[in-house]
Amino acid sequence: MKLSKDQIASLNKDAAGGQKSAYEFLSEALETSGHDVGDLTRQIADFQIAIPSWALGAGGTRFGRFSMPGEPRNLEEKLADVGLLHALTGAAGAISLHIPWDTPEDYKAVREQAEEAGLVFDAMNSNTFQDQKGAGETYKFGSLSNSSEASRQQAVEHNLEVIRIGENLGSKSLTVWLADGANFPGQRNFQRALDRTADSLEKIYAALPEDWKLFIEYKPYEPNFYSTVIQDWGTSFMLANHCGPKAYTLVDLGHHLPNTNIEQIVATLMYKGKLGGFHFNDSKYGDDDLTVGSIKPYALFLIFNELVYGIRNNPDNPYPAWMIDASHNTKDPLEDLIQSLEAIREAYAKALLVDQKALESAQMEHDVVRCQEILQDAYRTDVRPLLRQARLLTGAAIDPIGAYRKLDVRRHLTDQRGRETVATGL
Ligand code: PSV
Ligand code: MN
Ligand code: MN
Repeated sequence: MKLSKDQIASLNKDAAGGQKSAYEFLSEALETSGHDVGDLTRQIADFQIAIPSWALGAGGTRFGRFSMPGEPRNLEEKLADVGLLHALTGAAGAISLHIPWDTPEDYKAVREQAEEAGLVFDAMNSNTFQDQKGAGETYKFGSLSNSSEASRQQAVEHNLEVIRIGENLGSKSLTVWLADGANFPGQRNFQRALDRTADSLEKIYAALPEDWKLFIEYKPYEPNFYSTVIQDWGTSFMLANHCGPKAYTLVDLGHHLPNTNIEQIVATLMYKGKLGGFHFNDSKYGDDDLTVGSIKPYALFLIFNELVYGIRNNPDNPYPAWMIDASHNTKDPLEDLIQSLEAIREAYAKALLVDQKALESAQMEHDVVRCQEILQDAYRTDVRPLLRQARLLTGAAIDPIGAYRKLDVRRHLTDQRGRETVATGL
């Protein structure tokens, strides 16, 4: 199923009147306080977020999985779903693939399909956290950190294969996330496991094409519950430095222990030019992978405030690769992703409103109250008219979920693909 610009434009007509007056009202207030609203709207419209191929089917927990009628059954259908999301929101102009779940059969066809939908291939993700059918070695006790040289070798080769696949698609980065760790004290030697990991990453880094980046993701626990080999940003940062200038840390919002100050981690990494990638989701307890902005929207805004500051002030830090890393077993995944895209752009737009100059002088004067007022003034602004305007500008839907439902997209997908589908992936 594809959505045409005309279908969306005709739905937009109904909402255009309300949007026009809301946008004008907000614009006037923002212009009065010195903002260039046209520029703000364009920056929001330009903000693109990659959709991970594994988020398009209903996710599961280790206790069960409830499939969603009309789930994508293969890579072509996943691309089609991201195309729908992009047509509706104008915010999802990229897809991030997990290999081997999404290994293409026909590269040319896949590239053409993506191009037609306005999508690029963002970071490639390797998978050494599951044993694949017919694999000679097991990852039961680790991959890049395994004490078995044969397992390590297999994991390194898999990553090299993922780079090759990515090159054929025009991707420019590889994300490595390791499930490696231990469930029990004494199970493994921390120092040796880290040393082996550094050595394996070095081999992958050596095979990286000149214009590629390596993103090293960290996570404190799960699936291992006592220790994880790359447990935190410090370990990832150390390994990235060990590898070289094309290696960076990747921050996944769900990969922190409760109450961690993630915005400060972002600031520290950007200060050192080492924040390469970002996975958005939200959480109450751990790596819950809930819809972005559904639990802690103010924390997300504070994180974006540091991201915006870093993008402006840390020229050594590359523009980060943005991706949603969330999955659900209760919502329609496409509706859920629309909600996440909206929450990300909303936090970004609010961060763009922060009066950085005023904040700096309030900080210099130790005016703590004023500092808080400046941040919260931006946070409390209802920026949704700007987001809608950004969509209108790019031919996307003023109200993406409303359009999705009015156009009965899920029913069409179900008619095409059937009720009992199982998306490949998690
Ligand atoms: C691991 O929890 C993670 O965040 C990594 O990014 C994986 O690639 C993804 O989730 C899917 O398992
Ligand atoms: Mn992640
Ligand atoms: Mn995760």
